[in-house]
Amino acid sequence: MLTFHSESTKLRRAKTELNEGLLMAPFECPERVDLVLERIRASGLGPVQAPARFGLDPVLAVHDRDYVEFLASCWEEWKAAGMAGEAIPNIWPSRSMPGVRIPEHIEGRLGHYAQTGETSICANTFEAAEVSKDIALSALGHTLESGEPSFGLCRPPGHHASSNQFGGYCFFNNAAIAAEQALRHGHSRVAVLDIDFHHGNGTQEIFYARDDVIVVSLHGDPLHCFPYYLGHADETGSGRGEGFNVNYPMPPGTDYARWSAALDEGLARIRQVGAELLVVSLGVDTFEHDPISSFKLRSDDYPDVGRRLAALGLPTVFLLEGGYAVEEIGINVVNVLSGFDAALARVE
Ligand code: Q9C
Ligand code: ZN
Repeated sequence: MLTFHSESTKLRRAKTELNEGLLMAPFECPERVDLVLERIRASGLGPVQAPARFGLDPVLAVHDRDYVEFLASCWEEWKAAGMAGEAIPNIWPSRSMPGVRIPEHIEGRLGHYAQTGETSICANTFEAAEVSKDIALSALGHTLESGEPSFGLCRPPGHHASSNQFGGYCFFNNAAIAAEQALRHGHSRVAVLDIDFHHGNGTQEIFYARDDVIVVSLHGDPLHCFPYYLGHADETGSGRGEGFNVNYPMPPGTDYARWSAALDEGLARIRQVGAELLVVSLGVDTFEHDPISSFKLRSDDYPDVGRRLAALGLPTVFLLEGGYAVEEIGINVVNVLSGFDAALARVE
């Protein structure tokens, strides 16, 4: 499988994440990319290629222009306002009396465009997000041209980013950008399958009222797990999108037997609606030793995930989402990808 990677994803190097009441070193760190890349090279998964550049038009196809402009200037504005640390939101609009005007001061604007408080904006966050979506679009381009699978080693991740808010370590929604681009390339229906531990709330929001992108997400039950407010099974889409958003919330402690049964159901639904291309939001924070998650998948389970995905028989683009701070992130990611490749080889 061809991998797309750029050292520029490591341009974002935040110092702080607000977690458990402390400002700590971020879980979503540049070293994640090195660990995955090392394993790709060591395992002989396939060649690694640099991404092409696509500009902001594909981003503006899923994100609001004012949100993108905010991300582009946030860090400079924050510094210009004399702030000492990284840009961390600390105020949100009231639910009962929502204001209608976007503030001018960067502190107010930051709250407006943030959905969560753990993710600091620092130098080069925008640049890294740009490269991350370029990696996603390059992977998509390769798969569209060749029919062959590809892997985008995206960082920062994307699936929590909605049309107009960042959060959960995500700024541009790489999977949504790729799915939208596949439609513009001529596909009539695309599937986004999100197997990160956390619910893909941003992806859900972006496509919620649409039937040209089916979004299927397996994740920790939002009653107990981040991002808490979305991801319930009764969120099934709206209007013509009814039935095209499928959530499988599962309790903390979920093991591979239960998880893979949900996966099979999700894959059956994707098959049933006639999707022509599969975008996989590939988080491996479902791993039993992930430091911020609570599923119990083991390294040996991941090749079977790849096999099950390959059985769909669709052109497939894998994009990295979560998976944290453990040596096994590389092993687990490559296990999914090589399991997929091995299953394809058997069919051919
Ligand atoms: N106590 C992704 O995996 N904090 N984002 C969770 C748990 C935020 C995860 C705190 C987790 C964001 C892409
Ligand atoms: Zn996650």
